[in-house]
Amino acid sequence: MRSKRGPRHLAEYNRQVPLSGLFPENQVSIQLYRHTTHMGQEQLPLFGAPADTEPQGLRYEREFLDEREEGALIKEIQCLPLAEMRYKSYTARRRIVSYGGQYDFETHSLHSVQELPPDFHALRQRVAAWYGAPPEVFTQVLVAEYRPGTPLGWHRDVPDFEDIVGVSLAGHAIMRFRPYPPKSPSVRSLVKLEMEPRSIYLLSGPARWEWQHSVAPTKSLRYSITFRTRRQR
Ligand SMILES: O=C(O)CCC(=O)C(=O)O
Repeated sequence: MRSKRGPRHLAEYNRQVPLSGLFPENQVSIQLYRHTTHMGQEQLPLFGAPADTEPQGLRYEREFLDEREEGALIKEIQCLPLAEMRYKSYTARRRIVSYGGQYDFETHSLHSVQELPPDFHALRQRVAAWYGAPPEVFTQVLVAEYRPGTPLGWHRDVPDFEDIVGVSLAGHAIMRFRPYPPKSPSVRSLVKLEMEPRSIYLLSGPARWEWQHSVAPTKSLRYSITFRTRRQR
């Protein structure tokens, strides 16, 4: 049962000083992260956070890529046929290209599409090692471009997929989380994650299924590459 102030550990976050004024008062922010190096090392998901920090199943790591790797990926992305994403009658500002599978929001079905270009195979391999599974588990890869001011609305990813791993490039962005379904209209449980360029995150378990997420309008150009595993039914 949540108190009016929200769960204990969220209240603890409220006492932290927001980074650069990005987080309005009364909202909950996760701003500091354990700085770990690449795969194979033990990681705690969030710096200084209690083990029961919500959303559980969220893992985040800074500096997953170095600047040279980031620059090379951005050059590759800029050659891709990015196009505005379509959701039924709505066309989003985000421009994307899908590999392996593309979800059709008209027919509510997942279609096979072109395979991931070889230039991204090394990244998929690295992401898979970080995630702890072979690269083939990522049956879908989505490359997305957020021009300045581009938001991504509240959602949970379609149920055809299970886990989501995202790599951020170029600009910073804020990912917001809120419980789904909402616990109560009077409780503002909003968690914010600042996604730095070159960082990586994982949404699994409760973070994937019991929370919705969204991306606040980006202040500068940002790219993300998200890798999805197929849901086993
Ligand atoms: O850009 C991101 O990192 C978030 C991507 C996302 O939530 C999605 O594609 O559903």
